[in-house]
Parts: sequence; C-alpha cells; structure tokens
Amino acid sequence: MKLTEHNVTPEHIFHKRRQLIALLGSSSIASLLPKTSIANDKQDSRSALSFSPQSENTLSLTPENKVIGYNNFYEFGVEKGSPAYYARDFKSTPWQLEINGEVEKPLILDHQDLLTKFPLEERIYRFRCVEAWSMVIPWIGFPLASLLKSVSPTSKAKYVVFETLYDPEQMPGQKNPFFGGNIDYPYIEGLTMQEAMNPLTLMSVGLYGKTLAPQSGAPIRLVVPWKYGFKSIKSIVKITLTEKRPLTTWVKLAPHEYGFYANVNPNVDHPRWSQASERVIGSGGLFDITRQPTLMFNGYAEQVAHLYTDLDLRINY
Ligand SMILES: Nc1nc2c(c(=O)[nH]1)N[C@H]1C(S)=C(S)[C@@H](COP(=O)(O)O)O[C@H]1N2
Ligand SMILES: [Mo]
Repeated sequence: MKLTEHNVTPEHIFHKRRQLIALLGSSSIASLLPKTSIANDKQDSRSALSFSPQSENTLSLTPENKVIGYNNFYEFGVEKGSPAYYARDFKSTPWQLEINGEVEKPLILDHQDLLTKFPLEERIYRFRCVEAWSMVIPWIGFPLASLLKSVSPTSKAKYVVFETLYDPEQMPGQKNPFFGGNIDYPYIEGLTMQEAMNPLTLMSVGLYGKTLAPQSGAPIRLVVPWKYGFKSIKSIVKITLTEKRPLTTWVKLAPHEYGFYANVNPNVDHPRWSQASERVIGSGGLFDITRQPTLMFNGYAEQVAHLYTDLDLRINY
C-alpha cells in the first residue's frame, strides 16, 4: 500500500477535516490551511492504465506524493506546491493533440487516442531539473519516435517543436504575468530530429500506474531524461516539425542562463549555481538536503553521447 495523506489520516479525522474545509469555504481561515492538504482532500481524477512494466530497475523511486506535490508548471504558479493546488480542477478532456508541419501525413489525436494508439510501456527514469534537484519517476508512455514515424516526416524536417495549451481561464499563470513567472505563453520547447527519434525520448501519459495528474502535465507531456527538466514540456496540444530551430520559452526569457540543448552536465555550471551535484527529492529529513553527484547526460551517456560528438557543450549548453 502506498502512503498517501488519505490512508495515513484516521478515517474519522479525514472526514471531519473535509467537513471543516467545506464549512470554511473560501473564508480567511481556510486560506491559512496548507494548500496541498486541501488539494489532497479532493477526488483523485487519475485512472489506472494498462502498460507493460519495466522488467529491471536499480534506481530507487521518488515517493509518489513528492512526484505529484513538488512541481514546476508555471502556468499554475511558480511555487513548488502551486501546480497541485491551482490545477486541481484542470480539464484535460476533451483534448486534441495536433501533429503537422514538415510531415506527409498530419494527424490529430483525441484524448482516447493518446492512451490507445500506441502500446504503453513503463520507463523508470532519472529526472533532473536545472535548479539542481532530482527525482526518479516511473513514467508510462510511448516513444516519441513511434508517433513521428506515423506522420512520415519530410526530408526538410530538422526540428520538432512542442506547444502547451494556452487557456488563461484555466491557467492563472497565463492570465497574470506575475503569477506565471513573467513567461510569454504558450510554453514552447523543441528538440532536434535526432534527439526526438532517440529511443529514450518518451511521450508520457501517466506515472505510478495511473494517468497523469494535472500538475504533472495531463493528459500528455514530453520526457527527455538526459536533459534538464524544462525541456520536458507539459500538457501538449501541438507538435510541429520544422526546418528551422524554434525560439524556445527559456532561451527567449534568459538566453545566457538556459540553452536550446540543456543537456545535464556536471561540468558546465549555471551562471548562478553549480551543476556538479543535485539535491535528491524524497531522500528524507525536513528539507531533502541529501546531495549526490550529477551524472553526465543524467546517466544516459551511453545512449545519447553520440548525438553531440561534434558540439562544444560549453558553447551549446
Ligand atoms: N508547460 C510547461 N511545461 C513544463 C514547465 C512549465 O512551467 N510549463 N516546467 C518544466 C520544468 S522547469 C520542469 S523541472 C518539469 C517539472 O516536471 P514535474 O513537475 O512533473 O516534475 O516540467 C517542465 N515542463
Ligand atoms: Mo526545471
């Protein structure tokens, strides 16, 4: 059994607290309660997925409550607990994911297609944010390569561009620039065609056996395990194959701090902090302060180093 707030709280106290929260409504006392505990009292919108489990794993998983409680999703606020709270009513059905641009067979996938068109598999990956914290997450999804092959890229396709939903009514960070970290929305990311076709690159529709929670990027997000987390764009509505490299969200915001490649690299520091080590989320203690050395390409050098043999990684950070 997994330890969630629900099953560690005695049943009668759990229900009392629900009543109390309902009673308080949006009063000032309710606003003093920790936001995450209110969010956790809500009905869970996730459903079970069928997928082929990963057969072997040596990494120790980050607890599920950390994976869905400590998030970066600026559309729902910049604090780590904000996405779980402000995305609690996010509607990811119906959904449309459009794939077009330099392709012979453009495609539109609806919500059901995302879960059924390609066989789902579990991928337990290290996940490393540029802010120097890390997790290990049991993702569920399908290779981006499978999706790209199905649209038949033209010979002009050199980059794959991804776009997050733009919906200020649902995403308070898009409505209010201060709340949303002053990002120019929609959030845009991109990969080279070779990176996109690498077998590690995953389109994820779930984690820990269930569909994605809104704060994790429901209903579909990218996972590129050898790159800093900001490349792993959430809640994708559009994928465009292009000839030219796109201007991606973080490069546009601060090009001297965030590059297009964003490969995890212990030898190339961020201008404001070292990337040589990382804080392990869920390692225990009050502040998860246990650190471990950062691995080159986040531990996936064997699978991806060949993509960058001609690049100076200090210049192409
Ligand atoms: N649309 C969108 N995608 C996003 C972000 C975001 O703010 N908006 N944050 C990125 C960053 S910085 C990280 S570290 C990861 C965090 O993913 P997680 O919250 O599932 O751990 O999502 C990435 N994808
Ligand atoms: Mo990040």
